[in-house]
Amino acid sequence: MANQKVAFITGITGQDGAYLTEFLLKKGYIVHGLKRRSSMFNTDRIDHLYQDPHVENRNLVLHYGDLTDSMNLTRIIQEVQPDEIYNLAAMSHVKVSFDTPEYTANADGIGTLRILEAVRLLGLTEKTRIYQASTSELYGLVQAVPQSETTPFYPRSPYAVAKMYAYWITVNYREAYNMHASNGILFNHESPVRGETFVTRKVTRAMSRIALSMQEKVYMGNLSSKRDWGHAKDYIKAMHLILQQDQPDDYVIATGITTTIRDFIKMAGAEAGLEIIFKGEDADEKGYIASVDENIFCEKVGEQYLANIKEKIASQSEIVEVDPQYFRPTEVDLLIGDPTKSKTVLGWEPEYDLKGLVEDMMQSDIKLMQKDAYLKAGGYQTLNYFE
Ligand code: NDP
Ligand code: GDR
Repeated sequence: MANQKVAFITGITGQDGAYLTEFLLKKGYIVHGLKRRSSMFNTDRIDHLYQDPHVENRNLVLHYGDLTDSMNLTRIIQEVQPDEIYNLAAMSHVKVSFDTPEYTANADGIGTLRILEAVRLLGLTEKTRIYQASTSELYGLVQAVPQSETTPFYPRSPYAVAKMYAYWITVNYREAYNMHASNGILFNHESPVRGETFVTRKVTRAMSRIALSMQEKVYMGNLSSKRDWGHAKDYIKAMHLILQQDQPDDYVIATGITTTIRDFIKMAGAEAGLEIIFKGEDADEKGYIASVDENIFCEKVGEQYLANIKEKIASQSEIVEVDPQYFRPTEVDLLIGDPTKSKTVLGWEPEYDLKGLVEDMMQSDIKLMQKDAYLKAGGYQTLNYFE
């Protein structure tokens, strides 16, 4: 089709990149993605969309590259001539950014500049619209709630500071060069393909494994912080809507509801029929399983594991424990977004609420862990090259 739109997605192998790619392909786009060279395959999340490179007229094309490599980015953008760029690539883990601050600044901050500058130097400012993956982490230390497009920023991590540079350089290129460059200030969004070290997925994996007796307990960081969680499937639609507007602008994407980590753990447990009670509100807080709803547990997890859980309940086993190694040097205590602008201007409406999100994640993780347990029971452990 001659009038097919062309999108270039950095971070295509990540959570949002995968959902966005699927969404844009369904809309008839040709999608080009930036993937990093890795010593093992890193395309799990988009393998179902893969097209054989020997087939002509592919709709999905992957390019090796990195946000830290200007020439590589410039060459790809020149080749692809995209109508829309979604800059989703980033070192996106807040805690890890304290360990890798310089790299995070380079990839997340200067990486954004490299893309904007490539578009400008290639004379694509009229043609190419740019979406920058900005974040609620910009709000950091609470100045006011709910946080909206006009709430002052106070970043609290090397990640957030790098993203603050990216936010403002996007605004600056829009104003200086009249570019269609916009920020989506997205609050936390999760899904069954969320990275395993972010808190929600860590919890849904752990609850599934504990229910299936594959794991005894889970060690967590700060249980009191509050997050405004939505579903990635809803949030990538907002990214697309932002680039369909006549005028570039910045938008908060959020649900407007905030929840503690502690309550998220309780909700995830409940999806497996487990009631989790916390013993205290302090740093060495421990959570134990208080009871089991046998109907839910058997339906979702499987009858054969029920006796094990009952034994744990009888001994009041602790299944959650706080380990300070997961604390951050500076924490973001409270995030709650005001999505009024995105709802009124973009007409964005999320389909999932937090309960729907937790259900989706738990269903998927229970299934994954059941598969693992089944393989283990059959003597097929995880593939080990050195055995
Ligand atoms: P992920 O961590 O799941 O994905 C990050 C992607 O960036 C991966 O494809 C990763 O590649 C790629 N990447 C990392 N470093 C580089 C680099 N130097 N060069 C090229 N690619 C790189 O993040 P999400 O999908 O959750 O988030 C997408 C974007 O949105 C990120 O920028 C994140 O900071 C931001 N954001 C996320 C929110 C959320 O709640 N999910 C909220 C607000 C903003 P690889 O697969 O090889 O690691
Ligand atoms: P966040 O997400 O830092 O908000 O950044 P994360 O899920 O890592 O942490 C959320 C909150 O949970 C607390 N927490 C733990 N976090 C992790 N990862 N592991 C734990 O064991 C744990 N225990 C408690 C954290 O301290 C924090 O308060 C995410 C990323 O996707 C960013 O890229 C994005 O910009 C923001 O969301 C919006």
